[in-house]
Amino acid sequence: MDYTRRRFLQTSLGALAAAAATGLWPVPGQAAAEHRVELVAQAAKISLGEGPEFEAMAYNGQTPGPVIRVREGQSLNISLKNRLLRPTTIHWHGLPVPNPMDGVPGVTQAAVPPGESFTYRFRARPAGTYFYHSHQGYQLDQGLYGALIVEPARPVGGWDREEVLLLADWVVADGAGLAHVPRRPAMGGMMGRGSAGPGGPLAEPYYQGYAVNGRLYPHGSPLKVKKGDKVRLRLINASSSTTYDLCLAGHRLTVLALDGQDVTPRAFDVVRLAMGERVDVEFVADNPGAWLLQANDSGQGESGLAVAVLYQGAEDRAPVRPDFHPGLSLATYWDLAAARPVAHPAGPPQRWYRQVLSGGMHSPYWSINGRLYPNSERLAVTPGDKVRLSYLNRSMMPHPMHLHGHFFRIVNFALPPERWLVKDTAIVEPMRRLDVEFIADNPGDWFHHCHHLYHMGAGMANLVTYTGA
Ligand SMILES: [Cu+2]
Repeated sequence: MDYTRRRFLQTSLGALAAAAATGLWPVPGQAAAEHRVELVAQAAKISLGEGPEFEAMAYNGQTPGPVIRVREGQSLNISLKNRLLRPTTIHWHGLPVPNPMDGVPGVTQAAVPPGESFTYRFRARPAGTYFYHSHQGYQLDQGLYGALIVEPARPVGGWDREEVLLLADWVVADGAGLAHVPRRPAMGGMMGRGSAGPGGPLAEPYYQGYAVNGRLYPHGSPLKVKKGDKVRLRLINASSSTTYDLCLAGHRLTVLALDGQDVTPRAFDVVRLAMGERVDVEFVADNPGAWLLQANDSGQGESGLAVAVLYQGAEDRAPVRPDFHPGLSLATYWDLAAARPVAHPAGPPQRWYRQVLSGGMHSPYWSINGRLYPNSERLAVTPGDKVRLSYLNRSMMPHPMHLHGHFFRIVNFALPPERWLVKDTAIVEPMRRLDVEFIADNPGDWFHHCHHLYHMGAGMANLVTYTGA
């Protein structure tokens, strides 16, 4: 650092301390200034490393968009400029922001028209791994997403390196993910679901590639390690309709956090990650060689999504693929607990809603309690309520259910409630039940939906609505 810059920093830190002492500025340790970001949503020609260039949607010309990294408690000021031909918004997935900042068109704001701007302002807390994405139409599937990392207020170290890995499913054609690409047929392949006709919902496309940070394997950056390194990976599933089972050949993955919230660390062979979920894992580089961190599509077998992990001296070797055999240990919600006790009131919930998830087969629609958004029910809550949602999945597909504006706890009778997992997205497996509870502590109308983008678009959503006390 040159003298001038050091001098400037000393002077401004001195001024900051003086201002804090007089109470005019935030106390040191809290962020003083807003962290400003400009995100321009715009069509862009994209290459995933191989195959044709195609037109997708991007933030600042890139997909994923820029990594936004801030300190816990810092104020964010994010200016969205819409240079698309369609309206757009940004949702801050997992962060309990004030309702008007949540970015759901028609619920928390009017979508930003082409040529116009909108400024999102909120405090980044709590610490964790999050992401941002458009909540308009199918734009998430066309490339409008990026990582949002909130560092703890007090830095936590211990890793030799950290990587943010965004996982995404892609259609390699102009308009990525739009109506004119081939669609998966219905279960059993008897009737093409296609769309339900003009104006109806779309079914998910056949994906042609699975990318990490916008690159298909082997065109992405390998993770280069040396023996003894401790590596932290922040894995974010920004896919629209793919759940991954991740495995690193030659190593186990220790789960550190789910949806950005710390868990008691525990090592597994395979980590499952549904759309909208995040998992922080670490591994110790104790097995020199060239290895592949690979994700299988948990419904379809091999996805081709992979990242090479190359030790010093093994950079030129062909990476060893993991063997997904049935004896591997899979991390499930029932194997993990909150790292620290997080208060959760005892006693029965004040509100208890049953949420029957159904659809698929020979229908293009996906419903909650037989109803389709926007004609779905409203889940009324009063500030301070403990609210239970009992999901009953009566379909043959998993549904990663996501609640905006709140964290929920995964009800687990094997643990005391203060150790229940803190999450914002939870997979409800086919033909299974899953219960979650949340405290109604963030007033507004909040979107609650399946994070399978094409299920959401086909009706699988409703609103949590606050009413007076
Ligand atoms: Cu779903």
